Amino acid sequence: MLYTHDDDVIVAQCTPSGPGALALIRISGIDAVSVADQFCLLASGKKIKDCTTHTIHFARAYNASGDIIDQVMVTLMREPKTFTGQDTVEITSHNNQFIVEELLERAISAGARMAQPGEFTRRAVLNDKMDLLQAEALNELIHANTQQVARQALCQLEGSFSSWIGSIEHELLRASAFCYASFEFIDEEMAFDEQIRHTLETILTIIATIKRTFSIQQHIRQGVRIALIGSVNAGKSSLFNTLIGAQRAIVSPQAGTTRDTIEAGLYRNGAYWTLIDTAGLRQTDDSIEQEGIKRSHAQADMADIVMLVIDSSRVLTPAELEQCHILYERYKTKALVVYTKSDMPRVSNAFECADQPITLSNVTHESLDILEAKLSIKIEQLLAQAASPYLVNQRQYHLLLGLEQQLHTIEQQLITPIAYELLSFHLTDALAHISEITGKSVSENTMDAIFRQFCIGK
Ligand SMILES: Nc1nc2c(ncn2[C@@H]2O[C@H](COP(=O)(O)OP(=O)(O)OP(=O)(O)O)[C@@H](O)[C@H]2O)c(=O)[nH]1
Ligand SMILES: [Mg+2]
Repeated sequence: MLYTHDDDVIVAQCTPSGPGALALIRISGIDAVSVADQFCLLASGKKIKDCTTHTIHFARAYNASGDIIDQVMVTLMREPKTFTGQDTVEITSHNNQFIVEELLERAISAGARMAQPGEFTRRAVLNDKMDLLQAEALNELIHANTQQVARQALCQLEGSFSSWIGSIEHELLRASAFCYASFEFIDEEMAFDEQIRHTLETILTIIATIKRTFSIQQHIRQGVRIALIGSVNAGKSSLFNTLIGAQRAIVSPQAGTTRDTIEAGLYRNGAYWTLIDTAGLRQTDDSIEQEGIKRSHAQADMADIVMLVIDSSRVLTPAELEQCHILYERYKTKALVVYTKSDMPRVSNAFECADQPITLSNVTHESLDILEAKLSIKIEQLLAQAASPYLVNQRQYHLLLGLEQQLHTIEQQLITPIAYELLSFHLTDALAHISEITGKSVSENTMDAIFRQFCIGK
């Protein structure tokens, strides 16, 4: 087991390490206050233990030799109104690595131990400050890559998913209670039958939406993947560099410059884009270039959006033209056609497609804003497709699938005359699934696995 004892006083830096204005060190546990009192002297001369709860005090922290470590602010929060539900002292110091390390050392020699990843949040769950779904939402919130995920994670932290699960639990408990009652009062079965059927339908519809959007949502959480693909010298690497605003990829008039795929992430309009520059496509005997081209195709297959990049200043060869048609057909739903080199005289080009292509220049940056706007619209459409009432992780998803299966079994039991005993048995199983989702009855190992993904100090 990862964690030892929940009465231990634990300490960790909650703010990121590295230089900065301030650092926050949290000490939590039954004896947290006496730990802090051993090395923090309040300017007022009072002991922290004698202060009123939820108050802030100016203090000096001292090392073992009695030298001052730093001027700090001490926040005292007595249980139960704290993040962990236990006595907590938070020390705000200047954010210098040596100061922070010395403060942590002092807390440890005063009886605390270093917190494990996610241990403060785990205590919050154990002390009923939040359920497991909210704890997971908190981790999502910290790591959210897009505004949409951050917003949804915050809703879940506020309890949106928990209250939905809670209402399912309530309905199933009611049904379960009815089953027990029916052993004695069998007459009301008709109304009961309809009620539970209706509840099941509602739950199953939401689970179906979650199932439909789960993989795309998981995928989009890592950032929307945009692959630039096209013939050699089309201007892919130049466009890649223009979009990220840095000279990341090598650009040259030599055909076949890019071999490896190159990725870069950028934030635009609240979304996280992962741009992928790829090797130009052409017939070649060079085995390294062939490997690069294989990778270009693989990236295009995996991408959410494929930017088909075409040089507007050069007449395409028949082979290139055919390739454009093949690529456009293949990635039609996710393709965006971009003509480059609009600053040069345009040649008549025989590649026609249903969509209006964007013609831009990597030199003058003409129409770059139009490309970005079009990408944003495409991404918004993608995000709308992936919209699901809840943000669900792998653990919750698999438990929801188990719940769905149980609900289908329950549905099959709803034929008259209802076999109440059997129905009651399946309802208990469904309720067990729900308890696992919320963390009410989750194994220590599962808890360890969940909180291991958290950062230290959270
Ligand atoms: N005038 C002009 N030249 C451009 C533009 N975009 C790219 N170029 C030039 O076209 C040549 C090829 O550009 P790259 O960006 O390396 O093309 P690529 O598609 O990455 O080529 P490969 O990596 O070989 O597949 C370079 O000499 C660029 O400077 C543009 O918009 N206008
Ligand atoms: Mg290139």
